[in-house]
Amino acid sequence: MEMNNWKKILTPYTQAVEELKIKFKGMRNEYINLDEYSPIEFVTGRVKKISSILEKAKKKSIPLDQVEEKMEDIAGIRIMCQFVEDIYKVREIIRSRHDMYVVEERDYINNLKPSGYRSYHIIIKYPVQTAQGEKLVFAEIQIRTLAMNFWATIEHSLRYKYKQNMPEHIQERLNKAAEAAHLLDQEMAEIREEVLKSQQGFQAESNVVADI
Ligand code: 0O2
Repeated sequence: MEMNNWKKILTPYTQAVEELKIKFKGMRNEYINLDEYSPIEFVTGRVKKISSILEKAKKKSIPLDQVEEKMEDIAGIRIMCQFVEDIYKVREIIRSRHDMYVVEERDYINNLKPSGYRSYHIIIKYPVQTAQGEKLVFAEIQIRTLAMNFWATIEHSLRYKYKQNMPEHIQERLNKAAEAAHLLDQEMAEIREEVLKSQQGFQAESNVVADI
């Protein structure tokens, strides 16, 4: 396919990524401005590189003239959360919106990948207003904790280095590291729970004092 054709195909995906980043960052700002806790810590996004599109199309036997209908992650948004619980809050927010349509969900938190990868993926259809009219494009939203992101970012770059030939002992250590990240998430959730409980206790006590 010619470079100009790729540019034409990828333009609405770039638009979708920019709009979605603004929307999710805006949501975080809303919480912060109200002095409330935000389930969104930070947001990133990218349009898949042409070389990655070609590689994936080959791997999944997708004809190049069908990538728009068949490849769901050309537009990718990543939402990072402090706690696992926040991931499900963000999922509910996405499900309830009217400006994007959920078409599939992949729960790699409860069904982790053999690599040790954990994240919650939501595939949406997102309407982009182009000069030629509305175009519905696929986008993949990956929602993960900071610990999941820490692991996935490093594992992704190592995997890229080794291509298909990740040595088994490295894979084993990465699996152990994924477990450590999972334990960290569990520990943080328990700490949060305890802090919330003691805050509620403190609140109840000060109410009693106020009543006296
Ligand atoms: P990029 O452009 O480098 O981000 P599959 O063939 O199963 O990997 P599928 O079924 O098309 O992919 O989609 P899925 O399962 O939703 O996941 C695709 C994306 O999830 C990947 O994009 C990664 O961003 C992330 N991901 C999935 N598995 C792993 C993993 O084991 N480790 C890490 N670090 N990330 C993973 P790509 O393909 O890497 O594209």
